[in-house]
Amino acid sequence: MEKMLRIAVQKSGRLSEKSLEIIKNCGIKFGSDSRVLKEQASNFPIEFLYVRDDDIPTYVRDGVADIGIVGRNEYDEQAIDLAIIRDLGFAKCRLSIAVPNDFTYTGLSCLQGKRIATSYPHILAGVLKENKVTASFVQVSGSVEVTPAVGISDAICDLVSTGATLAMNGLREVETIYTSTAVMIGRNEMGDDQKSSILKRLMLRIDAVMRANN
Ligand code: PRT
Ligand code: ZN
Repeated sequence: MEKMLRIAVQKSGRLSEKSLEIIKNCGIKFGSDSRVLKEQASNFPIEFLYVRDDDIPTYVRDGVADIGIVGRNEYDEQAIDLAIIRDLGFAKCRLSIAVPNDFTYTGLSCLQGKRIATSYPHILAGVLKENKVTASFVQVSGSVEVTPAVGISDAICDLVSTGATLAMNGLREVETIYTSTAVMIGRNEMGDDQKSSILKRLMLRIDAVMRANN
């Protein structure tokens, strides 16, 4: 029996729809019920695992899944040694520093000694270190934009796409420190010839779909 390549995809969120769309456009048939967390395609040796995006890098590292689709931001934040197989180009966003409208911002150095709320402490720490700025981090896993208003941070570092969330919370974007798109990740060595060849076949199709979209 032919082996299956297992792909981890975000169950529900900003990456889900486009991740599945790319694979559907490859002519691969699947998708019965959104409550099913693991399913096989009917016409290609691939199996889907629907999980939270945060868990995808670890699952791929541990071999629970063979490949996965995540935001580059998530991949870099977790700093797990995996390979980026493709930049898929969607879910474009930026990681930015934002401050309350009445904060006089003169550059990264004015964040010295300040409290910055973020869900991306690893990426932010790298940028601050490069710029020789020391700040304290307030680590939150969501609703980062509310933290200055409730007095627990002086500035934030969060993902932005349209900027509407910042504006609605009285914040102003002052620095873009990182840009992200969805990427397909895998282990540096697949460690299985059959799975490697399925991945090759899948990537031929995905590349054709991406060429057709451009
Ligand atoms: O439940 P699960 O853990 O799977 O999902 P999640 O809530 O962690 O992630 P989700 O679905 O919100 O985002 C998944 C990925 O989409 C992120 O890791 C990014 O790579 C990408 N992405 C693209 C974004 C955005 N755009 C985005 N705008 N992720 C989050 N946002 C948030 C941002 O945090 C902020 O709160 O949207 C708000 C800002 O949006 P604008 O348009 O008002 O600027
Ligand atoms: Zn998440």
